[in-house]
Parts: sequence; structure tokens; C-alpha cells
Amino acid sequence: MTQIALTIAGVDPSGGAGVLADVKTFFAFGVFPTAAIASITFQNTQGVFGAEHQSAATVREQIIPILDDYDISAVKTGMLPTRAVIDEVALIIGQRGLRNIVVDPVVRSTSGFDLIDSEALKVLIEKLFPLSDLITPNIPEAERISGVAIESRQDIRDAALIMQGMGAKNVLIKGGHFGNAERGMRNAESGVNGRMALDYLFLGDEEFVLEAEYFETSATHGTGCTLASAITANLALGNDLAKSVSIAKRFVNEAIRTAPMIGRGHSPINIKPI
Ligand code: PXL
Repeated sequence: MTQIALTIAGVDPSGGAGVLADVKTFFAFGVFPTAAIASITFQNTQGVFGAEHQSAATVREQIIPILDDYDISAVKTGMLPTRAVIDEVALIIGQRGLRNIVVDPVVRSTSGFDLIDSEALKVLIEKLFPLSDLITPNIPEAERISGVAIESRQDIRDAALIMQGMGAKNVLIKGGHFGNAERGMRNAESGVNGRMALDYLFLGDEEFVLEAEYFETSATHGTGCTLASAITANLALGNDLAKSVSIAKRFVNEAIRTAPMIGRGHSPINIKPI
């Protein structure tokens, strides 16, 4: 039986991140993709130059006909730019009893463009965290949301606990941002092998560390979106959370390894059928 997933996120017209990455990823796993656009961004591999946000009404008008017609097995949210859009998405998820909800708490692009205002981030935490099955912050997002300056493995644990206290049942903190000049030192401090790409999964009070080979590369555009949508696709297929995260991590790792190296900035990754 065909499984159908929905992404509610921003569009990156250059194809690296956002809805295009999500749709490619759903397709790659054999899940039928549907998408509601929360914002149209203006960007390429070198940066984000602006955005035109959708209203709560236009987001609703995209989603409701999909839900009235299809049985949606899993939902990913990405860039939800305003309080009004977040309120609307939370309302729809609650009213329609949508399940398998993966919330990627997108805050800022790699190039430093704010994809959400700070008032909206508060509402995202209040309204969407309790509805989520998994949230997938990277380290800067986890720091911003939890208020913990993450320097060590214990800081990651503390940040996850705080986010669980905010209503997120399960938390995946992506360790890729340890991959800067300080990485070796910071990871050495935290007793972690500096040459691995590590993600930290907190399922209720259980903690797992996921390991993959670390690639020293600039091809990282869209990794967060792709990971979250790969998890969503696997939940749609009926896999449990731990298995979905593990398959998704392998998928993104391979996509980074085989990135097409296009564009003059951070190349998109190679999202391809498995
Ligand atoms: O990776 C964060 C992100 C999410 N969604 C959209 C984006 C970006 C980063 O640029 O453009 C639409």
C-alpha cells in the first residue's frame, strides 16, 4: 500500500534544502510526497537573501484539501516562519489527529539568515513540541532553545532534558556542528572520538549515540531537512523511531559522501533512491 507523507516547510528554489529536499527524500524511500509551502525563500548555495512568508490562511488552504483526500501517515515540519503559521499548523495537527510528527525546529540558515522570528520560536516550542514524536535540533538550535551552551556530552544531555521538559517526548540532537575548527578539542573534552559524525538520540529516558563516518566537506546544504524528512518517510513506512533515525542517518551520510559538488557555496547533497 502506498504511504503518503506531508511536509510543511519553506521552499529553497535552488533545490538544496526545504520542501524540494523533503520531496526528493520522500520519493527516495518510495513514500508519496505531499507538501504545503510556509515560506518562499530566495537563496542559492551561497546564502539566503530573503523570504516571502505565507499566511496562516494560505497554509491552511494548502493543507486541508490534502487531508480531506489522502490518509497521511507522517508529517514533517521545517521552516515555519511566523507565530500565525505555527498556531495554524498546531491547530490542524491537533484537530485532525495527525500522527508521526517530526518537528525540525529550523531557526537560522548556515549563512546566518533568520528563518523564524524569536516570538515564533516560543510558540513553536509551546504548541508543536507537545504534538511531536521527535524534534531534530542541531547544536546551535538546541543551544538557542534550551539556553545551554553546548561544549560537552553532558551539556547535550542537559539540553535534551530541558527540551523534554518543554514537551518534546523524543529528541535528536545532531552533532554535525561540532565539525568546526574546535571540534577535535571540544570532542576530546567530552570524551568523544573527534573523527566521527555523532548524533544524540533521547527516546524518553533512554539515550543512544549514533555514529557515522565524518566527512570534511562543504557539501552540507540541506542535511538537516533531509535527515528529518528521511525519518518521517520511515515512520510513514511503519518503522519505529529508533530504526527510522538510524536508517535516515545512513541515508544522509551517503548523500553527503556522494554530493554532486554543484554551486559556488555549500553544495546540496545527493538525495537518491535507496
Ligand atoms: O536547513 C534549514 C532550512 C530549512 N528550510 C529552508 C531553508 C533552510 C536553510 O537555508 O532555506 C527553506
